[in-house]
Amino acid sequence: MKMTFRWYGEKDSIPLSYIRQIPGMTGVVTAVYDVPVGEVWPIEKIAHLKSLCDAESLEMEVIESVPVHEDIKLGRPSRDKLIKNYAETIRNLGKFGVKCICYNFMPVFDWLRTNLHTASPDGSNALSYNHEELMRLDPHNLHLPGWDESYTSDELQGLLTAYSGMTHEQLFENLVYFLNGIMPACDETGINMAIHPDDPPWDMFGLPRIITGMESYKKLFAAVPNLHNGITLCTGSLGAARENDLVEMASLLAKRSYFAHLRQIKFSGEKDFCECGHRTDAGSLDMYGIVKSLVDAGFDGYVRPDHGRNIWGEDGKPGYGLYDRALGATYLCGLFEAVEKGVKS
Ligand code: DNO
Repeated sequence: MKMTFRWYGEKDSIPLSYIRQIPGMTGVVTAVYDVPVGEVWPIEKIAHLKSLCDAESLEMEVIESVPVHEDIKLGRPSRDKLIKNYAETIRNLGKFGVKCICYNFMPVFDWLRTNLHTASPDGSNALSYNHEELMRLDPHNLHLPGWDESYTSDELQGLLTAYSGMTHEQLFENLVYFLNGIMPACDETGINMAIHPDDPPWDMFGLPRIITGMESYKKLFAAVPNLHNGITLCTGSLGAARENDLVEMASLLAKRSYFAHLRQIKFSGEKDFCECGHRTDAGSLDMYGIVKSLVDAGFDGYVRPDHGRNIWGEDGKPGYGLYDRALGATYLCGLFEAVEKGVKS
């Protein structure tokens, strides 16, 4: 296991020199943020990012994310050119020692929350999701916390129209088409693709979501057996669906999980939850059980603490402040050390 920390590049308020001081940290998970989705990431930009990491003795082996253009998800004719570009980006990243790329295949929206600052009695605050509140929102006039509001309302409108009527099956076929198009670049470079689950793992505003639980993964591996087709095990995303037993899934998916986001959530309703500290006793997911399953099943991927709370007066990027994620990282390192030593003894 290699412990990593997400870093939003030079615009991140957290300097690499601080990340380096977190015990157990081997590297950062980052991305090139200023190239439009669909274009090839130029060598110079990747080289620059890598040099910043090198200067702080941090590895840059995981990229999160190389975003997938909506035309690929929609299966539009332009997808072939866009898939070629994506493969070129993979090859470019391979030249700088990147081993794993995290991406998602959620139509239009990435992760969704309804509140970014839900107060906890201890004075900290964190992100939360209330299903009824979300259902009341108008997707055509959305100002939601969290997701990248890079679309104009006309673009958003156009996308929602383009997706109308798209079935889960069609979206899945478009994912398979995409993966088959990029697997040769993964074979050449040795890079593993790690699809992030849908967050939360159910359909949103009539848009299909297809990476939601164990059945999705069985289908995905059957359709694209190449071992470079792997996953990001995000416990907080998958864990929001009560039918997902994360301790069992961690065990079944360990070998194909090249990256793990180990995040805690606490249920506040059937489909409602608040994010919280990483410890098992802070929330609804058995973090010890998840780590034990991973280790016992031979997990050998990258891990990062996921969304943290705002604590100690910090007002960080939602989910991505320094302090609580650093606490999460040391807690997770402790769990891994204890479980790994237990296994060996
Ligand atoms: C949220 C993140 C996601 C993730 C993407 C991967 O905090 O986990 O935005 O980066 O879905 O493509």
